[in-house]
Amino acid sequence: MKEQIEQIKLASIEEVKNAKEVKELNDLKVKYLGKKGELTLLLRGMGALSPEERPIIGGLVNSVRDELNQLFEAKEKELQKKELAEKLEAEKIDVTLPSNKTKTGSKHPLNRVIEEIEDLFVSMGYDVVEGPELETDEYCFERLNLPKGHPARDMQDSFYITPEYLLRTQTSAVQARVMMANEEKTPIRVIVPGKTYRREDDATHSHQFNQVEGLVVDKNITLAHLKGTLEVFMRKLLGENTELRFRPSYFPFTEPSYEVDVSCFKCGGKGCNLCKQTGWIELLGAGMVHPNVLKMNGYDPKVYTGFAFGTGLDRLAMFKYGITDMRYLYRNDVRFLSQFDEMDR
Ligand code: 2NM
Repeated sequence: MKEQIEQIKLASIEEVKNAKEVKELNDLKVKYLGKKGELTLLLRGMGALSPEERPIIGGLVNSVRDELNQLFEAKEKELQKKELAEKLEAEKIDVTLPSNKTKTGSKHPLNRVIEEIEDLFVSMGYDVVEGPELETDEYCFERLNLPKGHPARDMQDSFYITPEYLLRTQTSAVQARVMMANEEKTPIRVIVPGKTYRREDDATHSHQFNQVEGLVVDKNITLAHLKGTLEVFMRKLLGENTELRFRPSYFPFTEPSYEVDVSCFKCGGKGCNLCKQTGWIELLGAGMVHPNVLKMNGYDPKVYTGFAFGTGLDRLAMFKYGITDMRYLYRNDVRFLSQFDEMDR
């Protein structure tokens, strides 16, 4: 019996030593110390021993069991430690690795230009105002010094819905609304971005386009304020070296009126294919608000003066980003749009 015990002891120690994982160790525990384990069975068989042998064998089995228990405990700790180390190694994350690029949309070039303009004018104390795209004849024409039968109404063919309602041909209708809505007749500084509509459709004209117009009304506003404002505007958008040129023109809602050219930002004014060898690119219309417009919208032209300007955002976006065909702006081709991803990073 002693030999049997000794054999079990040696065999179990060897097996415990060689155990490679906690699960294997648990199986060994059952094999030797479990209810039907080899040592347990030995203890049960002690009934057959003589009373003298019993305490000796019993003591021996117990000491082997204690020894084995200690061994199991130590080995279990060792294996747990090893398994944890392996798990940590396997699940290691290098937080310094660059992350996977998430695919997101990108801001449309038109919105980029609009937001840049809005930021600039808000920084100068302007409000950004929007208004309806379906306008009344009253606000689109009458209140802008274009009475019925005025030849300038033919300057742009409009989309009439009824004799009274039409799609706005310019955002100036909103400025008339701003002047009318201001009951205290206090000074005004607004820009109005938005969609406008005209009955034309060819390679260089779309029936729908985007404009931004500005309006300032206050006491003692002069042409100098207009020139300074447009200079800041164009230099911020197109570069600090941009020069402006005012050419006399005609708009029914301003007097005097101007078409404003900027020095070609491609050639710097030397002449190239973009500016058709002139060195200049026409970008804006502007002028001092016509006294009739002030009067018709409740401002006394003897007290107040104002300036206004307008420009097409589509052309501006094309120049700024070197877009060669206006139709790209409205096609939403991902190959075109995704080129603007990089600008957000
Ligand atoms: C332009 C050119 C010149 C303009 C005029 C007004 C208002 F409401 F004051 F009469 N708003 N915008 C204006 C003047 C617009 O766009 C080419």
